[in-house]
Amino acid sequence: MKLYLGIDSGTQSLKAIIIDIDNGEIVASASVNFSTELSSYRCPNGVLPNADTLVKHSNPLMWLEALDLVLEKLKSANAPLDMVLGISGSSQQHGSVYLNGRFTGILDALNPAFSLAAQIEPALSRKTSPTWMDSSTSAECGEISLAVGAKRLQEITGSPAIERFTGPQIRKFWKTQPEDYRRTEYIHLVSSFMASVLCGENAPIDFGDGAGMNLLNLKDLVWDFNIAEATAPGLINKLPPAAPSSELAGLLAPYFKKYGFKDEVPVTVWSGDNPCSLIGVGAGETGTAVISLGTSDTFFAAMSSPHTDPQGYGHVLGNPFGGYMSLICFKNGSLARENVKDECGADWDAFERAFSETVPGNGGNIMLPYFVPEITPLVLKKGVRYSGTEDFCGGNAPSSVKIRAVVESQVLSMKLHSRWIGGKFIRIRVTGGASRSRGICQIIADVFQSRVEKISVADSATLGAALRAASAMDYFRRNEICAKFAVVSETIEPDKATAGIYDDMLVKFAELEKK
Ligand code: XUL
Repeated sequence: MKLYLGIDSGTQSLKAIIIDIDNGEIVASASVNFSTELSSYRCPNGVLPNADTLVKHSNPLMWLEALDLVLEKLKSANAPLDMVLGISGSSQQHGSVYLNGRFTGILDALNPAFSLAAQIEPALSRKTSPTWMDSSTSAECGEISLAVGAKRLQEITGSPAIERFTGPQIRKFWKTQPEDYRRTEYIHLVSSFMASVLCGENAPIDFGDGAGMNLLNLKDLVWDFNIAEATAPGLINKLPPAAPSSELAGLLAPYFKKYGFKDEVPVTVWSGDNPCSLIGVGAGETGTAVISLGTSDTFFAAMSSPHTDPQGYGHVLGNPFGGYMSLICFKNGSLARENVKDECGADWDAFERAFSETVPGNGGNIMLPYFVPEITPLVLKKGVRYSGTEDFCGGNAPSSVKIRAVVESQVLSMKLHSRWIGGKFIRIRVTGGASRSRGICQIIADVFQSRVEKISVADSATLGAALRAASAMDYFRRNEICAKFAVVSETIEPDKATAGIYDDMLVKFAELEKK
């Protein structure tokens, strides 16, 4: 048995799995749900309530308590933590943690008799952490773009200034809490913060997650001094170094021996959940696109060159296995599907039946499903827009038509906004909760006219983290190791007869979106 531990510090929960790379099995798993198990933090769904609906912060102490709790759960379940050969992690992207000069001393002296949260609390120079869901930094995005030049910023960092990206978030902190900013010695991403805690010393930020900050020079793979200075004075000195995703962050701190780990387990740098998912679904090489259907829907794929989206919605990140990856994030994912389901008074079985009760193209009915403000395309004010028959636009269409409309529109949006990536995808791999739906997968296959492969992986980011830990130790066997886990459970071929229908529909969808 060769065991590796992967941890995912997500938006709503923290998960952990132990994999055995010899036989491609998951040998143990555990998770902690923030809403139900850590309700004392009053952070439902991982976000602190705020009067400003654009502000979405979380409590970093809750993530630390979840880390202690998940390891405690694994230990109580007699998971073989003593046999773990390496650890890595994944986290929600863009979120940041602000620490004062006491951080390193505290990490160095972590006492197993006390919790991580209690010990690390005095090191926080900012009590809350902005998350990827925050979109309150439009002014700061404008200021950074003006100072750097919008085109230059996108060319260098792979993305234009984006509200949830860490750079604009840091600028807002500097502007609104200058004294706290001055007291801040280290600014970590969630990923590098959690890695630092695990190995008891400041960990680097990996290229995968670091590219989601509007600060990393994607060609040279170092922080861009001028952009950092335009973001907030002195920022470059507060950032941990940027490093390849296979680099060792350090050795597991003695604090964690209380859970049964052996001495000096190597901890590989953590990465973002999307770069980790790329590895978890076996798409580290070019030619495979991935659609992850979760709270937000994401579309991503490995790319060999860092060319950018002319419209500015898509991003370029580092691929943990080398090279780059594209990432396009749609906020109205499962949330929009759930809204339509509830509005129709349907359950998930009825949702699934709707696809066989309707036909591709859905009588020309299209919706722009902005149940919450959208980031692709950027729509700051929520509101659903309809186009099609009078009944549909008036809300009187049958439930099955409304259900097909939300899914077809989501997939059309993915096709429209992924065209800039270029190249031909041999296959699209689908993952995430809604990928269980045969109907949704068929629509993806038809709209993209591409084979869809369902991957029998429950948590691709957590698995990707464990696989990254294993690959860092066994670099030349990494593709072989990953292939043992990303097993295709079902293949869905496109119906060629629908190609013309969806080509026409895409034109209409693009026009509606432009309006
Ligand atoms: C990607 C993004 C989300 C988060 C979710 O840019 O913001 O996918 O990573 O955790």
